[in-house]
Amino acid sequence: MDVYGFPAWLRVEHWINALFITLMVRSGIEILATHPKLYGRDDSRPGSEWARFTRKTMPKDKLYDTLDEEESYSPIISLPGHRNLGMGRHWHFFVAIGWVLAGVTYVALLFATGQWRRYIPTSWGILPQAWHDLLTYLSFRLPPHLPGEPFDALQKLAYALVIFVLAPVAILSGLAQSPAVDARFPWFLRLWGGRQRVRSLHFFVLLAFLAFTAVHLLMLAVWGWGRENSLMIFGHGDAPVGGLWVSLVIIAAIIGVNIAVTVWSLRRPRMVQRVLGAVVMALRRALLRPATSHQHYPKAAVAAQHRVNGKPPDSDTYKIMAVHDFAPWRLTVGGLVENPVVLTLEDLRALNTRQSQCVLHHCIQGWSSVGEWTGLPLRDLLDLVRPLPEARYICFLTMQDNGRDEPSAPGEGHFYEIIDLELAHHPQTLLAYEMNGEPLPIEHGAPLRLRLENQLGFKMAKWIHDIEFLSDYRLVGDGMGGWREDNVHFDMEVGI
Ligand SMILES: Nc1nc2c(c(=O)[nH]1)N[C@H]1C(S)=C(S)[C@@H](COP(=O)(O)O)O[C@H]1N2
Ligand SMILES: [Mo]
Repeated sequence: MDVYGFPAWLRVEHWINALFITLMVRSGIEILATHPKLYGRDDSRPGSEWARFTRKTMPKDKLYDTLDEEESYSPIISLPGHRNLGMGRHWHFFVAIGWVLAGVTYVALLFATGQWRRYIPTSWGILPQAWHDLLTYLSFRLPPHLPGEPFDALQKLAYALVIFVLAPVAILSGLAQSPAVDARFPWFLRLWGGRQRVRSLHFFVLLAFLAFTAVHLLMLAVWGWGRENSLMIFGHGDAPVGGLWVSLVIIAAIIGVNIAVTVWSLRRPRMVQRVLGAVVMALRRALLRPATSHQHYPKAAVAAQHRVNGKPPDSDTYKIMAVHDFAPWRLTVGGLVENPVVLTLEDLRALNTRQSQCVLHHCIQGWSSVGEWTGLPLRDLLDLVRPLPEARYICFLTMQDNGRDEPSAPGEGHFYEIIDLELAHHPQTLLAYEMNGEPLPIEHGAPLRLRLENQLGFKMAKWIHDIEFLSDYRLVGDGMGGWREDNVHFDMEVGI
């Protein structure tokens, strides 16, 4: 029996963690692919990126939107690859839940069993020792192990950093990208220097995990792959041959799981969306929905060039309305309401409540922007039309026909999005007809668009012409809760 013996729970956790990290890294890269640029400032101004992972260049003289900037990466590096942001997110958040639960259990057990002493140094003397170890490695020799421990000072320090610094930073920098968290606790986002800085930091976390894993594997090879794996598989170092073979089987299993979930996601995306979505959405609803937005960004923060997602309607009817400043436009509000109405833009402006909000916009792709939106709080429209007791959802139908207006993007039919009535009552849920003090520009949704400040941008339908109150969202389209949910497998509840 080896004095180094790792307890069984620690060994199991180690291998589960290895699997989870591969899935987190690959799904994270899928999310990055949808907007493969990193910024320092929250307006994500085109051209201001400090890093880009794409060769695409955007036209200067033509309206393009952020869908045109998406990249399609190979499944070898991203889960599932081939431009599947919706699927990447399902896996990233589903695995994140498992990873956090496993991580919390692991740390709790470390402290409960005294195993923490393996990883947390108890004397500053470790620093000069670790420096000395580094120099030893750099001269291609192996430093001594710490007395009675399975690793040297440098390794101990590296593990402590990964467990107690890198992992918490990964989780917190992920949370800081949630529109719900940032809308409710703007100070938390400021702590990280802003939405784009924390996104960049989250990317460095990815690099750090990759670097750690590479060095970790190299160290195993240098110190003796079989013996080291024997320690982590059997709890002792006495079976290097077994350690070698079983480690290869485990690695094959990890690769196998990665291949299986990739194929599953590419072949049966709707099923993955339903299965993983059920877990992730329930948790999001419970944890993030209570976060109500009360954002008041200073006017100075407003982006000079607010980014655009989605191409404006290209129909003659829309163009004629636009030429006439949307005087011919009508908003129909109906369905399960006591008082259905048809309103003109003038009617909307004449309704006595007018609200402005200067807020941070989070696109699901990862870019952000700041704008000031003015319009009618949705709850005031509710007061006017009086939803019937059986009304539970609101569907926003738009004039954008995606087959015609966004031919390069997947999916057909008119863009629509559905929210529940609870969200409609949030104080900053707004039907906006102005942006930055001007009538809403065409590319931002003229004449009317939705603003939901604790959700991701795709829920905020632009170019609205019809609002319907429903008992069940599954009656519309493919029944997933919106055009993006139906066509690109996004989740309906997107507080993160
Ligand atoms: N009709 C319609 N509304 C839409 C979209 C779209 O493609 N079509 N894109 C959504 C997405 S993904 C985002 S991020 C926001 C972007 O709003 P902006 O273009 O005003 O920045 O609009 C949302 N509303
Ligand atoms: Mo978006």
